[in-house]
Amino acid sequence: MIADGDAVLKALIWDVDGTIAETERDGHRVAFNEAFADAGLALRWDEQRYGALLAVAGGYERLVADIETWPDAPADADGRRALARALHARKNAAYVALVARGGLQARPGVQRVVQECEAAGVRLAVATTTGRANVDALFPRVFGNDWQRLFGVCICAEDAPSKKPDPQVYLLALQRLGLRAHQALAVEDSPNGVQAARAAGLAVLVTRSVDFADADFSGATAVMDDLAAVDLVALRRLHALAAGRSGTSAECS
Ligand code: XBP
Ligand code: MG
Repeated sequence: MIADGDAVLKALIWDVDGTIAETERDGHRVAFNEAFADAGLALRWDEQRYGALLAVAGGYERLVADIETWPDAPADADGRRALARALHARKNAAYVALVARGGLQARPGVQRVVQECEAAGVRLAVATTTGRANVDALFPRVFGNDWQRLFGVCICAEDAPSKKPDPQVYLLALQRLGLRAHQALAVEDSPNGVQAARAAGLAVLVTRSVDFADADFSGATAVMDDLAAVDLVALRRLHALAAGRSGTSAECS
């Protein structure tokens, strides 16, 4: 039983890829293609193909799954994993370089909502499937050099190797925050992310990214195009709404 005062919104837990910026289509996908070119491979992932591949969370895991289908892939599993590791490392280097040259911008409303939370004492955390180096590259560009003070908890792939839809990353974020699930709200863009957050007991606000524009987000507390029209009052209302029910979703625009 949740006591009234206990259900106050204490933290916002942010997904990264697709939620903070369109990092999948405009960042990781582009960087994967650079890695393929650098390695002398003819393969390129177009937006449609990459969108389909996002069903597999984790860039390395995504590569392993796709390599299985390559006609000229190494015959043995060890060889395929080694190839995936090498390409993934190249991709991450290309991603960091792309971010450093200003290739990605925050999605509408993200920076303002973060500032509002900071001003109101609503804590901020990160729960992402991507690696720490990618967050270390993106966050100073989006939130400034002070970002680690703003986001007191930052859980990445290295901390939570069981990737979304596994709830590990969200459970760890809650543990580090010292909060229970009903005291926080997750912000997500993918079905795997929503499943992970829900399995951790969290209410979820979805901001649809380009890759999941038509996805089924049943289970989310609310589904929006972006955060342009969202303020802290609206977030608190959504959180309170979720505390009063479970499992239903509202479509907003
Ligand atoms: C989305 C992912 C990540 C990125 C690529 O993470 O599934 O794997 O696509 O990053 P999020 P890596 O939870 O932030 O939406 O190559 O580092 O895995
Ligand atoms: Mg995401």
